[in-house]
Amino acid sequence: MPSVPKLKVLNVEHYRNIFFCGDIHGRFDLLEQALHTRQFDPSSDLLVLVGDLIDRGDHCPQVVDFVLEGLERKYIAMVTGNHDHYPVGDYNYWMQNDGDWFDRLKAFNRDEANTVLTKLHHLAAEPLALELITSDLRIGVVHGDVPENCWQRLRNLANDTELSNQTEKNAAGEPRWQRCLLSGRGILKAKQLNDLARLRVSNIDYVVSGHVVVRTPEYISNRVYIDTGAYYTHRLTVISLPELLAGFNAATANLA
Ligand SMILES: [Mn+2]
Repeated sequence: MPSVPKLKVLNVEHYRNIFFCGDIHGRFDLLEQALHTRQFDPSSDLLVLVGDLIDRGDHCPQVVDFVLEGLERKYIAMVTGNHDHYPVGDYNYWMQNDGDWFDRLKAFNRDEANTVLTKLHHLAAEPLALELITSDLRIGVVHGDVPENCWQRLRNLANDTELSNQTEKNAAGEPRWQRCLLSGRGILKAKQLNDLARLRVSNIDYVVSGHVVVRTPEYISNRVYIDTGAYYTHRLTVISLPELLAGFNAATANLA
């Protein structure tokens, strides 16, 4: 397997609007609706996905096609979530974890399923982390957690080719050191310990994540969680950068 960059640094200054989108999980209907409501313009805007594009929802192939085209035409940037790696992991594990839509597709049309699988392999090779550079901020994006809550630690890991190329994987298709990025639920542990300050990530201004379902975007320290459980709540969060920054400011004001 070719070596894949785990962290992608992207200058986003030239986009008119930047939107962040929570876990889609096959809900292409909600994605279309949200982009229409937000008047998303592919010729000038960027949509940033926090991962988990597939599984659970009924429209996974449409999501995959839309995202691949957006990546190609540079109006989408994404990080992978745990579900985006299942297609390159153990097949039974995937089927037991909401991949059954793929089994049904395979039974219905094997050729079509193989085409979709090839596309899913492309998506699984997208980065685990994004570092977006605006005129005055650096914003990190990961599906789960940041290793040791330190963005520099993540940079070091991502640049360690020996580590990056390790092929040892668990059943979910996740190389070991990537687990926390894909499946970390630090927010839950911090809540349990009543120690939310421990979520602050150093060496980066803000971090946007999915994976943990929240009722509305939840701002904690310099992190925000935007997965509002679209699959069953029917609410997919698509939030603009100015709205996110306003959310951080409001959260800070509440603490004071
Ligand atoms: Mn997830």
